[in-house]
Amino acid sequence: MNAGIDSFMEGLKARTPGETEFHQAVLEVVESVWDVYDANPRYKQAKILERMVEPERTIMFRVPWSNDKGEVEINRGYRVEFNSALGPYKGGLRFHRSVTLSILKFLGFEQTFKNSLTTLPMGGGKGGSDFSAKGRSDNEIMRFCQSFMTELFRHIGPNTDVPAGDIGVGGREIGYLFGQYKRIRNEFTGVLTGKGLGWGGSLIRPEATGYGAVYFVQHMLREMGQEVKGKVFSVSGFGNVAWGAISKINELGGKVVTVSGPDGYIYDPDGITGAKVDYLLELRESNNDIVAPYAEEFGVQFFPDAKPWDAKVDIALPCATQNELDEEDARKLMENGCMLVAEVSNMGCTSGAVNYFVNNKFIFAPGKAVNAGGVAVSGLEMSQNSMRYNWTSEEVDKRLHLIMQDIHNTCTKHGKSGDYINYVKGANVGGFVKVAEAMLAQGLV
Ligand code: 2IT
Repeated sequence: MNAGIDSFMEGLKARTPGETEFHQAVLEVVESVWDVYDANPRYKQAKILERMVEPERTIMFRVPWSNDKGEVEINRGYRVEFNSALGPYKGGLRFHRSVTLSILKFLGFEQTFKNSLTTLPMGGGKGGSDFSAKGRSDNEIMRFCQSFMTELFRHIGPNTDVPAGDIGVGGREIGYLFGQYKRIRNEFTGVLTGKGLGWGGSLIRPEATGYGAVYFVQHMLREMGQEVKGKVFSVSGFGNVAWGAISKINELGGKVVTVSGPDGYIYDPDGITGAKVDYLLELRESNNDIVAPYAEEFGVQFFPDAKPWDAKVDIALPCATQNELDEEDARKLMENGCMLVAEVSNMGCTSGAVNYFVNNKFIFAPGKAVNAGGVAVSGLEMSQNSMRYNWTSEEVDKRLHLIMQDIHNTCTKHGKSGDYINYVKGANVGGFVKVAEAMLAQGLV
């Protein structure tokens, strides 16, 4: 390791004790951009990196609500407004019991570079709560969302901060949140993205993260003289992102043999197609957060408490959550002949796994490039809301395609050395430079 990076990280850790996920996300970026930073006295003098790791504003608040039994429950709400150099803060809300400030800071930090890569005018932010929908009724979810927005509304706005969904926040939650915002402000604006199609949402937004990821994988494969057709994929998770990716892989003639949940993974050698893909949506809507019922429904194998990285595949797509694929999994995948891993979840791979891939010159791309299609179509939803007009799905899909191609070009431009493309370096440097230049131009703010 490099002494400059060491001392930078020591300083960060002293100021943010215990925020391990945040430290992990920062270290990955700092290692990638250090040469660029070192070689650029303008950045160093303005302490650009030191400023970037400090959120512009962090809001934490109480969310009191009452459950169906009439009991009072209290959750914690957050919004981390990380960086507004390129546009209004933009990024999802995560509702999950595992949510902490460290998790939202890592996500908001990543989001800043991801949004920069999309080429659209969006800053970075993230928020959420330790509330979990598991076992909750629809009415409880609505009351929670209303209470959450009753505080959040004063901090956001279509030109200030535009939240969206993430884990645990889908169309239903966005509806309740939007309704409460509109009621308090008496304004119908594009303050949230991921809205319903009839009331300001964009076509292709639900599919965008998964579709965009597969478009990105297409470009990666093209570099290797390969295509999606005929390839076998493992996918983790079974939510909206996995669903979108699986739909697009099927359309392009690939085959997906796994999905997973916190309870284990299912292996379906015939491929997850047709009604089985729709069944994933049903599973998600049941609020149980388990994937085992798929195995019973379609008579396939279920591996309890295991991860899908044991399966022999050509391509692996982590689509669930952070740190779901570690160094041991990375080694197993490579030993089993896997040719490519693309992170669709945010920071889906541990640092050990990422280093293992890059050190072995294995083709690996990080979440902030691969999954940027989701927030990109959120950006297109903002554009449509501003115009008070809706594009067709062909129009949105075409723009999504172009954006993913652009991100791939940026990764190649900054990450190619010899015949290896280091997508981690490419994405981090590409995302960083644009934010750094904007911060410099805007002075000491
Ligand atoms: O991680 C992500 O990029 C998202 N959850 C989507 C954020 C957004 O604003 O659409």
